[in-house]
Amino acid sequence: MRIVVLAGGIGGARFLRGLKAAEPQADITVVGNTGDDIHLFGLKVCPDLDTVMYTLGEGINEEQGWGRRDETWSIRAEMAEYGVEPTWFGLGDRDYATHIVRTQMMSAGYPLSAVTEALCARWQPGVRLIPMSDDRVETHVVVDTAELGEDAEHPGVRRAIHFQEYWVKHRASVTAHAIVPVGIEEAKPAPGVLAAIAEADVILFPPSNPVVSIGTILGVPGIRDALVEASAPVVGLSPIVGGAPVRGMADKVLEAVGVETSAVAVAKHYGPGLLDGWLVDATDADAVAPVEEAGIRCRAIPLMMTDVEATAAMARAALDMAAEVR
Ligand code: GDP
Ligand code: FO1
Ligand code: CA
Repeated sequence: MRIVVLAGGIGGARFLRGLKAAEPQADITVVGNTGDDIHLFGLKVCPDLDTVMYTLGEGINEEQGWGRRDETWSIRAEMAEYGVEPTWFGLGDRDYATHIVRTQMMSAGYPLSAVTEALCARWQPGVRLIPMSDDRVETHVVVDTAELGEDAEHPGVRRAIHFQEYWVKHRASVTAHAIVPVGIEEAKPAPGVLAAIAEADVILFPPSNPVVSIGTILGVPGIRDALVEASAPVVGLSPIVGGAPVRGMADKVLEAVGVETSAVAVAKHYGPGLLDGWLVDATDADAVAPVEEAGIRCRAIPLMMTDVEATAAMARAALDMAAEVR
């Protein structure tokens, strides 16, 4: 079975661990979000690709959900001694090696997709991990400068900050007026993305952030159309449980795009043209009827990825639903 999964970071990676356990023989292609990418200290950092690669390669820091296990922080401390900014983004020593190899290969002319494949040769994630695009796309967030503590004498002035500055430095505590994936209009799907979608038997949206993970991937010209035209059913799992994200601040970016933080609203936001099936948490059983009325098959099952077995059960339910709607 050929399965394509569009993935962000932690939600996508944890779901993939369950999917691999549920279907060990499946041929899984992961289209990874690169809108979170950031250039720091001359290095290209790809948080979501690395989270998937480290999680499936047994190298992740499990408690944190991102970065390397058994990490040390000497470089960070030395950079701080030099007074180099930013200090709010934590790159560990082991993690630095990944960014150095990536940046070196890209400087030598390799596209990100080829570099990702090379990095995965070490980690053996057991899936084919492809970035959504080889072209640079970096999500920015439009905020009020007054809320950043800047320009207090000019109320109403806005500027765009990098998504990581919004998410990690400010913890999404400043109002997001717009989410702007800079560079997306000119971005092309990476080699293999459209073919994988066209040839898939099943396409899954894991419980990843609907705006800055899945939403960004869908924004790459050609990807949404390929999903709509694919013969495979598209089934998603809600990252919103009981009207709130299970982890993180997805409610803040949903609000920025005018979507209510609920399992029903997220399904409708993707739309029946795209989604054939949608799984909501058992506690959100009242979401089933409105989602089905919108033309999307829906079921309520436990959606908490507490361990691999619970996550594998979610993956099986998604594949069962795909078989029903096909
Ligand atoms: P990120 O890039 O690291 O933010 O990760 P993703 O975009 O892949 O996933 C983030 C989303 O995963 C958040 O909106 C969470 O609500 C969701 N999430 C995390 N853990 C769980 C879980 O156990 N169950 C469900 N249903 N969603 C989860
Ligand atoms: N998240 C944090 O909350 N703080 C950090 O210092 C941080 C560093 C970091 C370094 C490498 C990496 O791959 C991920 C990192 N993350 C960090 C996670 C991450 O950037 C965000 O959670 C996601 O991009 C949002 O999806
Ligand atoms: Ca992310």
